[in-house]
This record gives sequence, C-alpha cells and structure tokens, in this order.
Amino acid sequence: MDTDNENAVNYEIVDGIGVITVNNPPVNALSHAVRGGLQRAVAAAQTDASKALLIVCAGRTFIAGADISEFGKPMQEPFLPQLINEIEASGKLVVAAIHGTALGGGFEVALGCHYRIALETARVGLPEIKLGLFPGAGGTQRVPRLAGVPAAIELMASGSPVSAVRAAELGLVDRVVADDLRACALAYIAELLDAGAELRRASELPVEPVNDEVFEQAAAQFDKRARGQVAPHKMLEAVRAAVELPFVEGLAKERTLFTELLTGSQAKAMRHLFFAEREAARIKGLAPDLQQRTIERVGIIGGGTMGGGIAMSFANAGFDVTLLEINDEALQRGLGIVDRNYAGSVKRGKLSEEEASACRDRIRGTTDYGDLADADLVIEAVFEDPELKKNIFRQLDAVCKQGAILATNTSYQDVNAIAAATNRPADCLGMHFFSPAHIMKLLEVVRGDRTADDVLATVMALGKKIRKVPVMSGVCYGFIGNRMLGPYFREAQLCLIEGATPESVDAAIYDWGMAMGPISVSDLAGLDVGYKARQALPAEQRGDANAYRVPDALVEAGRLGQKSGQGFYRYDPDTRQKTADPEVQAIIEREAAVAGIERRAISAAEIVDRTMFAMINEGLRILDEGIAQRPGDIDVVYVYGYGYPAWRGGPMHYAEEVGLDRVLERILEFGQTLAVDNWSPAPLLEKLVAEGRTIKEWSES
Ligand code: 3H9
Repeated sequence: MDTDNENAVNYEIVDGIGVITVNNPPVNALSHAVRGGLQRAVAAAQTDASKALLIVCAGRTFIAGADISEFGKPMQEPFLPQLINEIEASGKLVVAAIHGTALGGGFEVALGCHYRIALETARVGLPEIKLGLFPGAGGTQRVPRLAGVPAAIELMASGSPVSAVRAAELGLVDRVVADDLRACALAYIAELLDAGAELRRASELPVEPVNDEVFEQAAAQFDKRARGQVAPHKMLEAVRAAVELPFVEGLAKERTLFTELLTGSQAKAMRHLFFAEREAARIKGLAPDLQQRTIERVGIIGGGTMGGGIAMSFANAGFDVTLLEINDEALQRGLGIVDRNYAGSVKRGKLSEEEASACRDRIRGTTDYGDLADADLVIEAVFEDPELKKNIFRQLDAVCKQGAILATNTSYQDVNAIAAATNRPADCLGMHFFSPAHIMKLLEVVRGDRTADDVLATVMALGKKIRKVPVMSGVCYGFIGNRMLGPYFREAQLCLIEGATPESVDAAIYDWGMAMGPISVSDLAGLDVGYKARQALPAEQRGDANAYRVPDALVEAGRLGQKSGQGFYRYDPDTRQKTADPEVQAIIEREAAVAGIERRAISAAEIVDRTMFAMINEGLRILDEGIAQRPGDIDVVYVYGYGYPAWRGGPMHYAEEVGLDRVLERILEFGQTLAVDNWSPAPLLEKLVAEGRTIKEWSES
C-alpha cells in the first residue's frame, strides 16, 4: 500500500456536488495520505461553489479501515477521530456512498457523514476486535446513538460485517440501491437538498438508555467466547461512556482506551497474525504468472469423519463432489454423517434449510473408482496406513485423467513415498485438513519433492476458495503442526508423571490461553491412536518412555479416552462432562514408582514453560530445515489449527515476545535439572541468541 500516494484523494465539483473520491488501492485504507486528502477536500468544500458533498471510493471497495501497517509507528496528523469530527461538522450536507466493504475506520468515516447510501451487495462492519482493538474513531460513540447499545455491542464484539440491508434495518445505512451507486448517490443528494433535509450528525443524537444487565451479560459472554482478551472488555467501557457521558467526553474516553490497546501486546500479536496469514498464502520462488489448473469436480476417498468434512468444505464452496467408499454400507454410513452435520449446521443457524440442501445435493456417493475419471482433484482421506494409501494412489493413477491433482490427507505419512506409487508424482501433494474439516480453518498444503509448481499454486489458491487458511509445509513426520505437537505432549506427560495431575496440567495450559489442555486433547483424540502408533515403532524410536508410560497403562486398562467413557478423566455418558478419577491418580503414582520417579510439586509456570518452549524449540528446527517458509507460517498453523490463542500471536511470535535469550536459558536449565535430557537446544536458537537477532530478522535476511 502506497502511504505517500499523493493522488489518494481526488476532489471535483460535478453538477454542483463536491465529489470526494478515495483512490488508494488495494482496499482504500486510511493511510496518512488519505486522511490528509480527505481533510483538505472537506475544508475546501466549505467555501467553494459546491452545494453538498459526496464521499465515494474508486476500485473494489469503500474504505476498508485504518491502515494497519501504520499501527505501532508514530501516528501522523490528521488523526482519524479529528478528521471524522471535521467531516461531521461540515456546514454542507455530506453523504457516503458505500460499495464493497466499509470496515473499521472506513465505516466510521461513513458514520461521520450525515447520510449513507449503499449498494445492496455492500457489507459494513467493525472488525477491530480481530486486531485486538475496538473502533477508535468514534464508532463506539456513534453506533450506539444510531443503532442502540445492544446492536452496537453485537457488531463490535463479533467483528463480522453485516449486509447493507441489515445495516439499514439497524439504522446504520439510510438507503440501499441495486446498482449504479454513484448516480444513485447524486440523485439521493438532490432529493435530500430538495427536501431541505437536516445535517443529521450522529454525535448529536441521544443514546437510548439501557439496563445495566446488557453490559453484564456481554462481559460474561466475553469471558467464555473471548477468554483472555482485553479488547472486548475495553470496548464495553467505551460504550458505557457513550451512555453515561456527553459525546465529546465519550470520544476522549474511547481514544484513551483505544491507545492503550493499540500499544499493548495483544494488538501487536493479532496484527502480526493479520499480515502473517496473508503472507502465508505466498510461496517463495514461484513465478507470479504461473497458470493454475482448473478445479471444478472433486473426488474424496473415504467417507469417515474426515472425508465427509472435506466433502462438505468443497460442496459448501460450490464444487461438485464425488465421495468414494469401499462398499455401499460404508458409503451410506459416510453420507449419513454428512447429513447429520448439515442438520447440525442448520440447527446452529450457520446455514438455512435451503442452503444446506443445495450444498448436500452437490455431494454424490460412489463405490466405483471409474466415477473419479473426470475429477480435477482427488483427495484421499482414509486411515493412516501407508500401504493402503499407496494402493489407493496406484488405483487413482490408473483411472484419473491426465492433469488431475492427487492429494493425500495424511497427518504423518511420507507424501513423497505415496506420490512415488504413481507415475505422476509431479501431480501429487498433501492436503492436510483438521477435524472437524468442515469447520476448522487450517489447511496444511504439503509440498512433495517432486510436486509441480502449478499444482502447488492451484491448491494454495483453492484453499482460499474453500475458505480455509492454507499454509505450505515441507515433508517431514507430522509436517509443521503435528511435529511440534510431539514435544508439547511429551512435556505435558512428563509433568504428569513427575508430580502434576491431569487437572493441574490442563488448567495451567488452559489458563495460559490454549483452547483445551493437552491431557483433555489426548482423551478427545483417543489414547489408542498414539498407542498403536508407538506399538508399530521399534522401542528405540518411541522417545522417552516416561512420556508414554501413563497413557499406555490407561489403554491397557481399557481406558481409551472420551470414546470409551474414560481415559485420563471419567466422562458422563450423557453430558460428556469430565471429572477427575482417583483410579487414574493411582495409575500415575504406580507408573511413577515403576519408573523410579520421585513425584514433586510442579507449578503452573513450569508446566507452561516446558510445554511451550519444547514446542518453540521444535518450531525453530522446522524453520531451519526449511519445512516452514517463515516463522509467521508456523504461527498461523497453530492459531488456526491447534487452538493457540490469537492474542499471543502463535508460538514463534510468543518466543520473540518472551525473548529468545530467555527461551534458551530455560531450555538449558531444563536440560540440566530434569531427569531425562530431552532438551538439546535447536541450533538456530543458539545461533540467533549468540548473534542477538530475532527469528523474523533471520527469516527475512
Ligand atoms: C481500524 O480501522 C481502527 C479504527 O477504528 C481506528 C483508527 C484510529 N490496512 O485481505 P486481502 C492489505 S483497524 C493495511 O488479501 P481480500 C492486505 O494486507 C482496521 N493493509 O484482500 C493485502 O495486502 P497484500 C479495520 C490492508 O479481498 C491487501 O490489502 N479494518 C488493510 O481478501 C488485500 O487484502 C480491517 O480490519 C488495512 N486495513 O479482503 C479490515 N486491509 O496484498 C482488514 C487489507 O500485500 N481487511 N490490507 O498481502 C480485510 O478484512 C480484508 O483485507 C478485506 C479485503 C475484506 C478488506
């Protein structure tokens, strides 16, 4: 984005109306140049021949917000709240004409105008919460005056944009038109002038009083939905100020709170993720003009939970899907799961009945590989048996048309070996979805040694089309995400056998911000999964025995996790509510005694440092080996696939925040003090600490 774009704002008088056009591609963000241009145009219009003003945008969208890349740097005048006050104070009528998305500060500019007209395809919203902020240019004061306090809280807390029609219902948009926005806006202005319409300033409207409960309920919800985040609570404080204080004082309060957030660590972390997510979509070294393959028909092999979820992701995005199972019984079972999932989406209000049935109709079942002959992409999603996967790829090689992309959804297997089972390894790669696949956003795209560039580019772009967040990984055991999970789980288990309890390990990690503690995650995934995987390995490849002694003993006692009603915890068969189980405590103590471990008190801080730093250490190896392209890619993987708290920015960002020297110091300490030394520091960590460089600096050099 060109922050010094001198032509970012154009002003001309057209048929007596001063038309201010913002033109700052790609999304018309409110850079310094845009703010300055708007200010000059509005000021000029006060004394020129114009009768009224129109603010409109060139390109694909209305202003999409403040320029996020300016955050964290010294702000230059004019500041946005001041500019918006000047727009609102205009002595001549000002109308905003909205197309695309009017977001954040962009929507706040529109709210500073006296009236708003929008295309019916437009969306408006206040997404600042996703950046660890809340609207900081009058949004918290003007929206409650226009739409009422409950609607304002909902809009700002969700961060999700609403349609122009919904915005009109809420009183945030005054007119919605089907097309020809500029002409309609000019006609609307003429109408308003003819009618002698008042200069309706949102700041002058009263706020409808609300019961205190509205704030209390919202705060209670944030404690659940946005656990650990400060911005939602600060937003409530600002809205409360709108209710209790005159506009000018409310605005000042908003500014103070907003500035606190802007300079805080949570907003920094979430800003990092905003840019990391967009960067992750780019593959270094690919030709920019690479021709992508056309993907319209998709085949999925395996109608289990994973295959069904993947099929839904494609069907929901408008693709034709053929789901293949080994026999009719398995196929009907798989399609049954899909039906139930769609019913669930309708029940939760995610899809209407009609939408769900249209999506479902795009999925057809088959037991015949011949039906995949025309598929542009086939994704294998059967269970983790390397021979079975290779066999499937051989069959696909025989039936699929030339140019079709063949993908495996494996979580751990060697993608190169699977690709080598075909005569077309260049067309093969990994597409690792996360369960439940129709909901989870992450897609690890695994590049095999021989994967063709256009195949990779096609699948990365496809990931976006099916509304996932695609991140590329090289081939290694577990790719980026699951490979880093190994040391994380190891340390969680070691803390357990050395003295913690399932509850204390889970509580430490959950309170730190992860969506779920690692012990509960193991129960959810099924303890037999890891057990079988270990059994298949020779003893010397299974790692530190103390890290799996307890789960092995649980499996051998028939405790497989949630699915058998008991694992590390006991689960209520109806509610799935978990409770601690003294039997498990006895097993832990017995196994510790067998291993000769003297149990001791383990603090929450130790649990957090051991699990998190073990994960970071592995992340640094992954970077060094080139498995991940950048540290930000790893962060995106963890936030979108593993319930890592966005407000901590991901494991690599967290490492930088803690300080790499501190991470190294703790790792060395653990290596010296813990019974088994699992703690050799990643060479990259030692190198960066020695050189006094950050991971980001290294990655960008
Ligand atoms: C705010 O407004 C605070 C105020 O309340 C108070 C201030 C005092 N700034 O997403 P895309 C870049 S906070 C800078 O791929 P799409 C983006 O990095 C802001 N850059 O496109 C990318 O660059 P590149 C509140 C931005 O079509 C390119 O534009 N607003 C900004 O999929 C294309 O982006 C938001 O949070 C920005 N604001 O989606 C809106 N926005 O090509 C954030 C985008 O180099 N933006 N870029 O990677 C979005 O949600 C989406 O970009 C949007 C378009 C829906 C607009």
